[in-house]
Amino acid sequence: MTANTVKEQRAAYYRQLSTQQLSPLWESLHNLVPKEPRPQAKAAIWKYASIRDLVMQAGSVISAEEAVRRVLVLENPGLPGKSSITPALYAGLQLILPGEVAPSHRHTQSALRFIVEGRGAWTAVNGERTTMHPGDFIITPSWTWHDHGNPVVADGGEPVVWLDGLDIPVVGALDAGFAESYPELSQPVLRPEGDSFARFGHNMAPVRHVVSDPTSLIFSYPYERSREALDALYRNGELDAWDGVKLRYVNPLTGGWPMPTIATFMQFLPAGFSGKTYRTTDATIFCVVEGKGSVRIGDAHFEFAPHDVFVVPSWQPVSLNAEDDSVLFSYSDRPILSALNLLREKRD
Ligand code: 1HN
Repeated sequence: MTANTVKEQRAAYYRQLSTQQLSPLWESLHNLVPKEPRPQAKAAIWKYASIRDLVMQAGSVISAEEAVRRVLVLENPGLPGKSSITPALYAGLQLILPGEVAPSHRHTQSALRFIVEGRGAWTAVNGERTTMHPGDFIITPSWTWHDHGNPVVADGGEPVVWLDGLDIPVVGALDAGFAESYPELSQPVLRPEGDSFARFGHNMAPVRHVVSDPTSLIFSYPYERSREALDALYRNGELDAWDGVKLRYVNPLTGGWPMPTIATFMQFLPAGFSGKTYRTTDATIFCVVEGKGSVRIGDAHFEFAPHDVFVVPSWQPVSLNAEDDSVLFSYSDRPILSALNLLREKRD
């Protein structure tokens, strides 16, 4: 038989298979079981200086209330149409103007907010509001009522922008999405601001508290605290050749990740830092808080500046360089990979 006859015979056979919802594994085996990760997601950067105008323009295109959430999705160029920045995670920039509210709702997707710019807005979770400050890491746990607001103040107030990180693609892949709207625009305030931080944010907990929640009960991790810790450790001489000074956020009651599906980190890179190359299977989204530098991700090389967001897909060699003292926030799907025994790291 000639090569062409074989091809035709197989093609005819495959057509028959497809009528019975069958497919030949031998045609896809190599793709299904790669020797190492071959991410479709690409390394990419969103330069805040280039997109800030578009974020602000969204404010005149639609109100926060009409939009429900006025967000520009950061879509990975390797995952077009998927509203995903990595196969597991979503990222978006949300804008709320003085005088606006984003209506209360809840869903099974877990969310984090990393505050980019502006002051004065609040977010509410389960009856408690917290004021957002640049650099704060805030959690909206799965299935909790949440709404946001930016009150009008005497001087007019400021537009507030934050980075939303959600596990939308994971919840979608598992067909586990539920959502509902709260009957009112905003949920009632049941506790004063700072209540949960007083209970859980000081290495203490209410005496009879029983740990049952999968998500940290500190829902705002203030930048001030994280920055101070990084600074103290750097002054004390701590510097990892790959990461600089890097801390992970924890659920203080368990020592584990603050969220069941998303890991969060903050790191300090001193001016002149030239990080060694590493790779890891948790695809990671970075948001620059302070400083300037550059990152090499596989063949890509990006300069970064404050508020830029960049993404490192799974298993891509990455190295970080700092021109100025720099602070980077990051989040990844590490808890999922860890739980499934799929987390691998390699440091060159
Ligand atoms: C959501 O609820 C928020 O609460 C932000 O601010 C982004 C993206 C998809 C689905 C729900 C928010 C979201 C979202």
